[in-house]
Amino acid sequence: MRENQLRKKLAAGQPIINGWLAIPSSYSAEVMGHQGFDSITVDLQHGMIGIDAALPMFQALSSTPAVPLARVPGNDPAQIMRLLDTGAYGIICPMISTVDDAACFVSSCRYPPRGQRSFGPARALLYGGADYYPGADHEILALGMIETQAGLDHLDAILDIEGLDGIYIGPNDLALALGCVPRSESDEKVVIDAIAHIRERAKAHGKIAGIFCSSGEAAGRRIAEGFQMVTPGNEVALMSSAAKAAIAAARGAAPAVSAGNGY
Ligand code: 3PY
Ligand code: MG
Repeated sequence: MRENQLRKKLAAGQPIINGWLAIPSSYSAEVMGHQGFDSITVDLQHGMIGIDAALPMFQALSSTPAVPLARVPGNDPAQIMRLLDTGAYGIICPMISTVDDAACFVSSCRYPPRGQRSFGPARALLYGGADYYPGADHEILALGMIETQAGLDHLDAILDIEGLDGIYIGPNDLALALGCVPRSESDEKVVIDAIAHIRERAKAHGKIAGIFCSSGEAAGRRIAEGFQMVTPGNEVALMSSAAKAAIAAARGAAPAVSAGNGY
């Protein structure tokens, strides 16, 4: 089975720079996949992407070195299994708030006896190889998003779940949960402290600590703090800020402040 390069890089202590796709386009996916990201996440939660659009995006990513991941719309076993069958080599699952959430999520990503994943790897066989089973349980990454108060409250128990490879922080939802304005880079102490706490607990459990970021600079700072997986905004934000900068340069004006960084 094709090895998951993310596992190799993480084992070698290399940070994962993850791209993020919200536009339902195989061409965008292909372009992004060729830019040097270690992985690319197709976002079916807040991206404008359904399963029918995701399939050609995964096919396009196959022609690039980026490891294909999916963020699912929710903790729904049927959706998770379908995206794995499409060839996703890892799942990022939103709103993991309890031990049961985490156990159900991990179980959806693993074949029996470890989990409840139904057998029918369809396109995953084409991407992963004819020997996809039984290697899939090892190669597929399961990352649970910590972005609720309950997720914070149950953090250690969630991190204890066998088969959960790591956590991925949604800073916008986390800020909202803590009574603050949703932002990828909050300057509220309560959010800053919560993010540091989640990162430290993930490290203490020997699990991957990932986070969504507002820019490449912000992502670099997160790596320096000890995060192993960072997403420097989504492709909509990258496209928007590049367009604004080009227009400002053409007008001889100061670059406009970016309208947003994605989520
Ligand atoms: C959040 O910031 O809440 C996210 O889910 C980012 O992907
Ligand atoms: Mg979120």
